[in-house]
Amino acid sequence: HTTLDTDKITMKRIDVSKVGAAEVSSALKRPSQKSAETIMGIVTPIINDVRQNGDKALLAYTHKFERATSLTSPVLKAPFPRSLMQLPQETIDAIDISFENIRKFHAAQQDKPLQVETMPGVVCSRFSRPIERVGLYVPGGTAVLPSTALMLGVPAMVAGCKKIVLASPPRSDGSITPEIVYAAHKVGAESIVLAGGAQAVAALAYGTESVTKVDKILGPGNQFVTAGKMFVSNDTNACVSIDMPAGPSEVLVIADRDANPAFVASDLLSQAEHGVDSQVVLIAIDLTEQHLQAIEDELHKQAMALPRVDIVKGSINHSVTVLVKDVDEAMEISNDYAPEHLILQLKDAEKVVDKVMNAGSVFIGAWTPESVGDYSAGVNHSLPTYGYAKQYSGVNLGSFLKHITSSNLTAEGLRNVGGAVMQLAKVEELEAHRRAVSIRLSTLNGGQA
Ligand code: HSO
Ligand code: ZN
Repeated sequence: HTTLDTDKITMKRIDVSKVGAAEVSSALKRPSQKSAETIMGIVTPIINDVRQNGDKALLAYTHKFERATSLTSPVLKAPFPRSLMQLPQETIDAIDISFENIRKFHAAQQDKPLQVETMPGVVCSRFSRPIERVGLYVPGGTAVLPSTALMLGVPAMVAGCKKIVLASPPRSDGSITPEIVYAAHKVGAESIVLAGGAQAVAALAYGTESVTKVDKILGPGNQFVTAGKMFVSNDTNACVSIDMPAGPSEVLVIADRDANPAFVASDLLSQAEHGVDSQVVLIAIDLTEQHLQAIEDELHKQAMALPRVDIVKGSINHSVTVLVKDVDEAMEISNDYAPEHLILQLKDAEKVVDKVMNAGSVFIGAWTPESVGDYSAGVNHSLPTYGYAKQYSGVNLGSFLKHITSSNLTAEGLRNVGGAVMQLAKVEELEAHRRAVSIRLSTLNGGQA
């Protein structure tokens, strides 16, 4: 059967020189999400149930949603049996190489304790400590993502988190992908919670008879997982934090006349295949009609050959090519969009990095497809989506640490800074604060208050 022209997988085009700014930004709107109230209405009873009924409720949801009716325990404890990690040698090698690169890059992110003497005798310090217990959510769904187990687990391991708990929905036979078990083993996870969705998030946040309660929950997930994370991070009874809000995955590629059409198309498609709600954007700088056509032809040709072509069709459907005149115009749009992934297929790509203000992770030049960052280069792939790159960083070593500060004053230091403290305490009418200084200063001056 031949493909009709109307079947052509193609992105709509918008020319910045021909439309207003409002039209550009509306073309770049993220696909809208189900309303927060709708989702909260679904997840709230699930979370409360798991909180109250623990393992029993958790298992019941896994039986129901994952159809894993044979599962009798919601947790797999380390050490994980070898039989659950049987993998072809080339997969083990690939995981090992990626693990090592991610480890190196995140180990280098360790900051040294710092110390500043702000006034003579007034020493302020800052040092970091690992978050003790972390819960790492590894999504199931249309693709198994052991790479996400590495992206979350390796920095947790490097940070020195004492308890690393993975959670991932089991397959319908109750088992978990061996790649994920192997990754959990490599990062020293204490257990894997065999559950997904808001029920898994609730188990991590409150703990159950067999699930370890954690202090922070990280990792991507569908709208139920995200709503669950929002819910528990707002519940002071849980005392748990989360990494960042999450939406569907996205990529923005900026291409100039130097860009190879086949490379550009392949990058757009590698993001498009993640899910029908993924968004891909191409910003074309001063491209000829012929060059644009070449990219579109490649996109169609490569897409048709993909196993996940149906998902690709869905995401390409709400994706767009934006035509601009120069790099500055491209960067203005990109910074405003704040893409999760930014790919620079430009002649002087490296120089353009200075102009990047908002992005989760940047891929520089023709030889750097996003896939390398998704898996093996060493950078993290858990990144802010949906425009949150304006204020959030991707997962990094710091995501698994807290910074603690300390002050240490000598008598001289207290003499030097005490006056300012007492005056401000007076302004705020907090007399006990003022006296905590004055009582010490009088002791220094020989005893009288
Ligand atoms: N691009 C995805 C991460 C991923 N890709 C996992 C492949 N596996 C979101 O950043
Ligand atoms: Zn990816």
